[in-house]
Amino acid sequence: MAGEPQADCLFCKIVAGNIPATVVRETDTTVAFRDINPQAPTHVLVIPKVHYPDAASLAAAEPGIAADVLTEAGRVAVDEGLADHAYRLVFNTGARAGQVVFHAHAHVLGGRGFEWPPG
Ligand code: D5M
Repeated sequence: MAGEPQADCLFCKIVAGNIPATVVRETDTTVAFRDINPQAPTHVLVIPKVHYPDAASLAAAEPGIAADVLTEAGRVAVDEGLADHAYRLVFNTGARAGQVVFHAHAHVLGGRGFEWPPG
């Protein structure tokens, strides 16, 4: 069923507490934890607890939870001291765009400068 935990999903396992993660924030609908392979001094992932493969499918089915992910991303930026400076929110969508975990997630990256266009 849409949104239900998937047995083979890494981030569903983190939501369930079956794989350890360095959790920095948690709400009824979201979890934020440090990326295991950080690409910037701050690199936190914000995920919905429900399972959708990417941000667009989450937003289509559960717009309120998609908004929660964005709200939490902003709070992570404040908590990490990034909000007054610069940070980047990234939703890789699809393998060709670099998505490797097919459970919706926002990357919150900060603590260094960023180039545009991205690689
Ligand atoms: O990003 C998926 C991200 O997930 C990538 O930056 C590594 C991160 N990752 C993978 N496994 C873990 C665990 N166990 N803890 C924390 N972070 C993890 P994507 O946008 O799909 O490329």
